[in-house]
Amino acid sequence: MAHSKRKDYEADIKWWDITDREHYINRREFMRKAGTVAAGVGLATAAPGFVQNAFAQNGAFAGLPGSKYDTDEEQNTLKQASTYNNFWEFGAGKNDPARHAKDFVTAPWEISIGGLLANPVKIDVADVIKRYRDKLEQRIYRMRCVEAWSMVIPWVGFPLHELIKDYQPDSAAKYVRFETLWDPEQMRRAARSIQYPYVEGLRMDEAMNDLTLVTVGMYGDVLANPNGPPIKIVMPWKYGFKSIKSINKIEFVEDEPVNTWKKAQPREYGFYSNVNPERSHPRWSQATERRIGERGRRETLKFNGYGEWVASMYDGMDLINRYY
Ligand SMILES: Nc1nc2c(c(=O)[nH]1)N[C@H]1C(S)=C(S)[C@@H](COP(=O)(O)O)O[C@H]1N2
Ligand SMILES: [Mo]
Repeated sequence: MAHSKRKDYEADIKWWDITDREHYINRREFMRKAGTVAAGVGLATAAPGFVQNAFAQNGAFAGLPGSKYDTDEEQNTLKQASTYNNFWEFGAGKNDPARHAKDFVTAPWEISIGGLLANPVKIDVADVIKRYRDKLEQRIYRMRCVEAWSMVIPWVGFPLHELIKDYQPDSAAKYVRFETLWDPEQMRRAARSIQYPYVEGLRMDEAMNDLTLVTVGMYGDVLANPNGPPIKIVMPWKYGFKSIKSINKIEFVEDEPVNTWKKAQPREYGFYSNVNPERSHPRWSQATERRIGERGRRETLKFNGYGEWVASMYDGMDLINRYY
């Protein structure tokens, strides 16, 4: 797959160059109405069925370089990726996030980075993006949900290890723990069968793996509301539920975090949750999957096909009976 070159990326003023994202969007709207924005760079108009992210701007992250991890399998469409979702804070139905996250307010958005490190901080996502903009790339990853469906999605982000290197956790930190915003006011439709805030975690070597992506965009734009804006973590070799959305807390910790789905159903969902066709879910096989938009089923690949980069992290571990 050819790696696209950075083009015109530096030229345009983006929302993260301006302190207040909402103010920026309003300013664009104003300029659009005033007719001063050239054709093609105004706010996206909603096509039927297309989820209009309140903050969508055509190509916020267009023209980024690709990566050596990119799959050349056919990509799912933005419409598919933003109308068939699990984001239980907005309801348990696949179309619920598209319907109920329309007005999700994701700016300003502060993340706290703390736990076992010398200098805990609170930082707005706009400043995170500014800080790591030279590290941003597009990553076209397979995404395999534990429910045995999958998609191919072009994400935009930077490796988590860049951030970990900068914030220098203590050597006592063995895991990273993530939390999603929990705002009952905005999330009135939240499914009741799990606890909030949604929690996930990674062992430190998994967090440092180059595939682990701090994700701020998709399809060359910001994350659509159903996909967990303004910032999420994506690990393509793990079941989708590990890829926690709309993060507002990152903590370096000593003990293995208790992740939401393990807490809810420990027999069915574990901490590691690596894609593994050899370990059936107690209620269904994981040997095959349904690619959204395709007929028939595909074979599921161990580690979702990313084994060459991740398998060695689990040498000697029983991934079927113990560390699932
Ligand atoms: N906070 C939060 N994160 C979440 C979920 C959720 O319900 N809440 N669902 C998970 C599941 S089960 C999947 S498959 C992926 C889906 O990500 P996508 O909608 O961006 O494809 O998000 C994961 N992250
Ligand atoms: Mo999932």
